Amino acid sequence: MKATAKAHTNIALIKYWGKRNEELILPTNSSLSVTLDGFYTETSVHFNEELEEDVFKLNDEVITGIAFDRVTNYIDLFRDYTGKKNIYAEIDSINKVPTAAGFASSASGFAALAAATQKALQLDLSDEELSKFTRRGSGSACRSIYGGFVEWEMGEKDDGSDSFAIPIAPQDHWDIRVAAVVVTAKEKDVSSRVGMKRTVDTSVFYDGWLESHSKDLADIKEGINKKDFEHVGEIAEANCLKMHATTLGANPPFTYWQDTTMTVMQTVQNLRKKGIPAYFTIDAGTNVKVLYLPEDEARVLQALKETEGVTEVIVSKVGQGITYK
Ligand code: 2P0
Repeated sequence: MKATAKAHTNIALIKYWGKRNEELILPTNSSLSVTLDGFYTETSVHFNEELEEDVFKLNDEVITGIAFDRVTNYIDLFRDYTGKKNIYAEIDSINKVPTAAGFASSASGFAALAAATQKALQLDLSDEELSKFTRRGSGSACRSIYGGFVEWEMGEKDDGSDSFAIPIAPQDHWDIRVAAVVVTAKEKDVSSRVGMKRTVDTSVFYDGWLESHSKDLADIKEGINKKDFEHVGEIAEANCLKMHATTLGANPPFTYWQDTTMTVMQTVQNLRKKGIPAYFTIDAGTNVKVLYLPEDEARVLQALKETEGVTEVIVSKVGQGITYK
């Protein structure tokens, strides 16, 4: 009863920003992401009848406390599902998502954990079922089941049975690049989970976010299908700005941006003024992700690296979905 799975992280072009059910992790809107080849988590799960509780190792270090609780509570979902209540596992995770790059390692982390767990238990889940299980660990993780371009359909049902990710276009559909721009930053003080909830509960701009969402999603899918980079970039950038605007309308208001975040945004806008199609998106953090085409790589990277406050630029191509060893 042992299996190993690898999952890549993803970056949302149309953001998930709000839950309608906290426990089941059901979103208030659908979202769309690109899976990235540069960043992944590889996890082995070994169910062993001699264990009396789960053991979780991350990068060869035994993890306790809240991070352990989140993993063991997550595996309880599988124990409940199979009725095997008293079987525990050793979980070994290697995380190749640099924390400094500002990608949520929870996306690749829970996707790899869900995949390895179901395989170790020989559940033979469909991708749809696996995506639903993965969603329960972390919302954005349900998109990391697939490579390429992926939509998480929010669904409407209260039990979450219609809320899962579907593939929009495969990894080899379109060779675009994503640069993760690492900036010098202070520790963030509002986690994405807390920020999301505060925004849903209090932001005076939240209705506007929800109203414009389905058009953004429909338009970007058309753009991806036609490989219209400028159209896709414009929608992604505007969608990101709308998400961040909701945080300013929350009570108490907050923002994830710091000064260098905005400097990098200006670098990207200046690239466009010079005729280079580059677009930014930002998650619940200070770092900026920049979308561009392979032929513009040298000029984009040079401009980003020359931007004051930028410490590192990490490039990723479009990545693949879950794989098993
Ligand atoms: C996204 N983010 O679509 C959005 C954009 C951050 C900004 O998904 O509470 O770690 O575990 O479901 O998935 C980050 O939130 O939140 C996120 P939970 P998650 O990628």
